[in-house]
Amino acid sequence: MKITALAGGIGGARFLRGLREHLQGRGDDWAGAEITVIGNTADDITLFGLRVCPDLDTVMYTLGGGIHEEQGWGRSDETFGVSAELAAYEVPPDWFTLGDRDIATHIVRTQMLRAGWSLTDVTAALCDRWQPGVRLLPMSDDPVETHVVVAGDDASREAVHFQEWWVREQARRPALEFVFLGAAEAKPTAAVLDAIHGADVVLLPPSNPVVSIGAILQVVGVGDALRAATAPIVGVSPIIGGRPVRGMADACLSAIGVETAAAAVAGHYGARIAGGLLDGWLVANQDASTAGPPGVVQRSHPLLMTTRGEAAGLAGAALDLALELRH
Ligand code: FO1
Repeated sequence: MKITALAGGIGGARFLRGLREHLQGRGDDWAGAEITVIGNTADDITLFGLRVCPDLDTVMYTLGGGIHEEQGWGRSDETFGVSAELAAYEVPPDWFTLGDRDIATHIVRTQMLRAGWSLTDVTAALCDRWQPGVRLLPMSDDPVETHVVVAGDDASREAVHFQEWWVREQARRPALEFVFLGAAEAKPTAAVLDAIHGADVVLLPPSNPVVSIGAILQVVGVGDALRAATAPIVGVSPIIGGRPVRGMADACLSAIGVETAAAAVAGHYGARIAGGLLDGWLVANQDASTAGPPGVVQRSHPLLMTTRGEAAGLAGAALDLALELRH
């Protein structure tokens, strides 16, 4: 059996680790299901000449056992010698911390890219070491970068790289618009399209619906492939009781005019029968009374993933809903 999931950063990675652990505990033939992850690469940034892929690395490290668990990004047992030396040379930026171990990943990735390897093949090579137990695919081998349009000082508009807005500014200046540079020219890889076409189940974890899942959907062809998929598509709300579980999904949703509410996010993804993506939608118990778009089967389940057991339980509930919806 094949499960395909679109994933962004921390929430997506924890959900996927939960899904892998849930499958190990199942007694049916889903226990051996293969998981393919289509990872967001629009957060990627080049720093000090190195290509950094935050969302791919968060999935790889989280499922491979190398993640800094509390942070949800970067490596465990990190040291920051290189970063300190760069600061001593006053070489910017100092607002995006790269640990020494993490830098090794970016060096390997950058030199392989420079040698002509595709990001898909580089990611597979890095995963050879980490053995995440899923197939991790970048959404495209072509560059896509999310830039955020904010209000400048004199009421002008200014675009900054997503990481600068997210990390350096902590979204202090409200996002007026998200621009996915390169998305119109980027192609989903054949592996991505096969993973969607061949899936028995497709899951949308509780990643940021605008800059993570949303960025993947910006790659021309991915949305159409999902809408045409024979697999049921089940999403998990990243919003509980009007607030994002983590991160700044609210700051992103307001920029695209979507209310920070589980039902509104479901409406944003749209119901499959109305040309959207969702067949099923998991919401938190406190949102059980709010209805998503007609045609989407909604179930409520605790959405917090503070423990690995909770993440496995949530992933199991999402899979069970998908199995209920399989024709
Ligand atoms: N997030 C921060 O808030 N501060 C950082 O200094 C930072 C560094 C960093 C380095 C590598 C990496 O893979 C991720 C990093 N992140 C950092 C997180 C990153 O901004 C987010 O995980 C994603 O881009 C959002 O999904």
